[in-house]
Amino acid sequence: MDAAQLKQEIIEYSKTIGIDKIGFTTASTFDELRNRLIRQQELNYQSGFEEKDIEKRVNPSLLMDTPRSIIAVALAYPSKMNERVTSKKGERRGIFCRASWGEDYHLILRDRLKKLEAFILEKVPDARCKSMVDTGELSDRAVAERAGIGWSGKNCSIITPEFGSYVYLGEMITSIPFEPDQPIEDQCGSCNKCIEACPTGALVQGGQINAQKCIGFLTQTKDFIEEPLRAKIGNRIYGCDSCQTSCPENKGKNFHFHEEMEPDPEIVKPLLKPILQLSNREFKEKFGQLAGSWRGKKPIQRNAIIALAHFKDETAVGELIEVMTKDTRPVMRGTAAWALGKIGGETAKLALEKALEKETDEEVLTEISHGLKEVNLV
Ligand code: B12
Ligand code: SF4
Ligand code: SF4
Repeated sequence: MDAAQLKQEIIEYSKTIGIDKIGFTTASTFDELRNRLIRQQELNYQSGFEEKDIEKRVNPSLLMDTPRSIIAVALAYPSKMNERVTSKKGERRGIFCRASWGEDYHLILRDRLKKLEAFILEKVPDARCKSMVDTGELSDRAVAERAGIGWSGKNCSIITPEFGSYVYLGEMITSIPFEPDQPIEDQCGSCNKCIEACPTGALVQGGQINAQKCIGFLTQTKDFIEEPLRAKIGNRIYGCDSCQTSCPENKGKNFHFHEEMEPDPEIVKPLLKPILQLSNREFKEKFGQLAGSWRGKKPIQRNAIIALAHFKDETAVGELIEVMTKDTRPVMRGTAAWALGKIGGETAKLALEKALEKETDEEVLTEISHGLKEVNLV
């Protein structure tokens, strides 16, 4: 079978297995990306979650012997929930970003790519295929851009004309020389809405991010978050969507093609206070299926504390005092002390004063002192 016919068959088959967009590109090196990655590294603008070996990121022949093409796939995810939470007045909730709604997308895309791989191997038994989603060496966005899935927006996201930027990306390197597709022209024009909407100024210019300042990154860290950035996090428990919700290209884009991606509002918009008390088992049971649980319980609990401070939730003072005085993790104790300072009140003040006498960890002591200064201001 010739590659042109197989390409057509793959496109047709992809539609039947829940792949929403597919594109083809060569397996040549990503030279522009190489320079960009070096620059990002020099500026310390990377998150640290990226593959460290830049050459592996830009040269597919280091990942497979004589690769001839890359197939890029995109799956659209919902931007609005079909169901709403039933909240009582005064109950405060956090929010997981849209890319963490429903079942972990890595599993969903891997399933689709596995099916695609089986289809190709049935047609060409000696073909070689290597698939990856997010955690692979390649830049999923650079591959998608070159394969014509979408353009690379000023918010850094790949924006498809059909589904906006609410798409997950994955790819398969193959030994088959498919005809490449053409990239899509950049359609951002003079728009700057995403840059203006970014709460932390992480988008330093169109298409360039300082990941260290991105809330998407901060919510995934495990340590103390720098004080001035905490207030910007608001009630985000995992990830951030501001540079996507502000994008006009996403207006009206809300696709519910994949049942597995349907969010349970009680899980992705969870009550904050119960998060503070979760055991490891309870955390796994409630949040374990989400992509946003990959860093474990600690960042989610820390972010829940930050969110309670954001709401100045006086009903949480008791729980926060528990955390400040009993939690074994300094990050939790210190962040709780900071939150008590933000919320204020006599009970918070007394608890902070007591904690100042008993606490021994230096960082936590600093947070308690700051908390006390704040509480006197509230
Ligand atoms: C590390 C990482 C992060 C980091 C850093 C993000 C970043 N922008 O670099 C953090 C934790 C902050 C993050 C956040 C998010 N992420 Co993320 N992340 C990744 C990961 C693992 C690597 C990204 C990377 O290498 N970045 C380095 C930069 C330099 O390269 P790049 O963005 O990949 O490639 C582009 C640039 O290099 C640019 N470029 C190259 N040369 C030049 C030259 C010039 C002059 C310019 C202007 C641009 C430019 O073009 C490339 C193509 O667009 C990828 C998965 C993967 N393996 O690729 C997911 C991935 C990018 N993330 C994804 C998502 C969904 C998100 C969030 C929306 C999640 C959320 N809601 O919080 C946010 C969005 C933040 C943002 N505005 O980018 C999706 C993006 C889907 C899409 N439609 O684009 C990916 C592809 C995962 C997936 N498989 O679906 N992420
Ligand atoms: S995800 Fe949020 S913090 Fe990160 S660049 Fe986009 S708007 Fe800024
Ligand atoms: S908000 Fe405007 S500039 Fe930013 S990605 Fe969307 S279209 Fe491009």
